Amino acid sequence: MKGPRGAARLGSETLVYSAFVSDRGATVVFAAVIFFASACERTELPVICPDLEVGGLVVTEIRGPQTGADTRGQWLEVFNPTPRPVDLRGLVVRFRPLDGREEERVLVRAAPAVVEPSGYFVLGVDTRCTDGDCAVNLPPDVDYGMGDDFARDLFAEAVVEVEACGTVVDEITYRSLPGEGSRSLDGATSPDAMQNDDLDQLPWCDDQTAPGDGGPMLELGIPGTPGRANRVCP
Ligand SMILES: [Ca+2]
Ligand SMILES: [Ca+2]
Repeated sequence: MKGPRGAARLGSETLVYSAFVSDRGATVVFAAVIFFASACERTELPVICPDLEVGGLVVTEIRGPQTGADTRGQWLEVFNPTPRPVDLRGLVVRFRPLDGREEERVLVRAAPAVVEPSGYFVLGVDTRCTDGDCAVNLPPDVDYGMGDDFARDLFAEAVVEVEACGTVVDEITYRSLPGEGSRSLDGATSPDAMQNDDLDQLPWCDDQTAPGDGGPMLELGIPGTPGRANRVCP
């Protein structure tokens, strides 16, 4: 004779039981206790990444290795064209060299890394390693040093993809960078991820404007416009 069955949750354990009355009138209960040890329970970690659509960030400027004395460093500037602040934690930037070498993948991990509406954010090379020896130096104009993932000079030619939660929000290609100053999206136009794909074409130009007069010169090199609107191309 079959009796009641069921399961009961007892804290971190579950009791599964089956009861019936035997031919001899005794109630027989089969029970098994299944343990759900807390160590085996996994909590889903929230995935942190910027919720952006295609075009939700725009690469606006890039400054590569310089030929002369330089303390301003190498960096990539992105612009936020949306009407809201964007937390860049979880953003992925892929540098894919055109010569077939393996890509470098940068994950923005640190907080705060917020770029305001119509604001700019600068990711830069702060670490260089040669034969296991690494030198770390965050350039003065850089908001986020990429050294956890990227410890070398920027590639001479590359595709750069900016990826948010798996969506490529902007992509650019460059085949050379100026040895003085930066490659800069024309400041006369609104930054647009659909209009900036090829750095060899307009509306890109080199920004080789000398640093302004006034005050002591604390840094060496042609600065470009890191963290602010670009100059109008000649
Ligand atoms: Ca683009
Ligand atoms: Ca700029």
